[in-house]
Amino acid sequence: MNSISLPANSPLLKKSFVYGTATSSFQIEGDIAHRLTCIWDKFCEQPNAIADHSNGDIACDHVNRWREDFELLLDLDVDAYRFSIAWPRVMTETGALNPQGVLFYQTLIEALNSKGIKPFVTLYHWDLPQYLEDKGGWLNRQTAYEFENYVDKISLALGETVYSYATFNEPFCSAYLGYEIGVHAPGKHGRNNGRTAAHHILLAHGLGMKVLRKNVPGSQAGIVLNFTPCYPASNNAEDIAATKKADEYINQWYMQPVMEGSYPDVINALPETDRPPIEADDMDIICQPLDFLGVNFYTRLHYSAPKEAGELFYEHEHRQPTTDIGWEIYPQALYELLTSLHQRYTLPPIYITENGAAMADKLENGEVNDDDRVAYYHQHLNMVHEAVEKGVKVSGYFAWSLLDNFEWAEGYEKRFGLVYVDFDTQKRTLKKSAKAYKALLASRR
Ligand code: IFM
Repeated sequence: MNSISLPANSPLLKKSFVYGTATSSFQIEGDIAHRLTCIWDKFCEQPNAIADHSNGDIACDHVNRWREDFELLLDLDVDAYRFSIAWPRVMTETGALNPQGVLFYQTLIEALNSKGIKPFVTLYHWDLPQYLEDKGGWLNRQTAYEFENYVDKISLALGETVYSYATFNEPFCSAYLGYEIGVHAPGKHGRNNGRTAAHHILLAHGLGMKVLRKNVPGSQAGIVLNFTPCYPASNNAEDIAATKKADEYINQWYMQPVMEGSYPDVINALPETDRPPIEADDMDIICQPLDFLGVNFYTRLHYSAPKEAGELFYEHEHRQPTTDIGWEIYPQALYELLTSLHQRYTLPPIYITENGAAMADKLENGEVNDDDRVAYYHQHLNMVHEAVEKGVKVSGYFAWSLLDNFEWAEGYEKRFGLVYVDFDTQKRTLKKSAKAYKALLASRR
């Protein structure tokens, strides 16, 4: 496919609909000499933790090459750029600001604002300072208060030069992948660990929101959640019931407390010893009014009744067709997700804060003809269009990602970028998808 197109009258073609690209600090920045060690530095040292045995030491060398990356944003002519602040770059171990680290982001934000590109900042995209992990990380309730202090200091430093602050990116991944099944940093295992970490992250979100309201009332404040819509593997009643539990465990566990101040039934039904450590007022703190909800969407999954005692559901392998990372391509699930969230909750405006595909890109004669990724973007943007037509309020869309980067446990082997990065030379090349995205943006009214 050569182009990304939308129906001529689509609200997604209005200039007011925000288009951007997204990245995160650990995945692109490198320059580890000027920041504290984080949990991903340590995790990468564990044998076989990362598919290609790589790490984030250099990544896209973005701290040194950010001006070149900024030029890419100008070339694409995006309205907004979503990036994350590395907590270990802007804070010291004593909980004070590190002025050199702050200056890096101040300079970037100033450059963005000078060209009318809205800075969308994520305050936590998984790179917890290691010294806090050494004190228990997200298993330690105190980490939520450390986050509150970090948000206080950094939001006072950056102020309302930031258009939009998101407290967290994908708490599910930090809690479940990092503390429950251990495939992400810090590599801890155990059901209760996952639940405890999730609760403390949600608490930190609520504390962070209160600080943002006080320090930067003119900036937008919200959270970014990832959703993997759950579908039953069959129409049989047990599979349908198990699928509901999977949805509560994976998706609503984060959405419901943030929006309504309560956990879903699947959590409340656990034996008391297996429930998260909820203290008085926690749920009220977690449930703060949001200016926006960030929705990250990539794929869906199928479920059936559990095969083993003690399990809540059985998760199936992804169906075909898949992207290069093995995730099913099923754009319809994005439409169904948005309309079902709209039906179930009283939502603030939504931004699709991440959507994109890892594809097996080849750089040939200076070009990357990623027609498969162009098709992915075309199909998914059209599903956002359909959802908006049904009344869902979506204010913008961010392609994941601006650059090929460090894809966590997959290392550098899975490429999500609109821009190809040669990790030997750091040369950047616009892929066909970047050109198609640019053309879509240029076609707006
Ligand atoms: O690369 C990640 C990103 O950091 C968080 N959301 C999913 C992306 C693709 O796995």
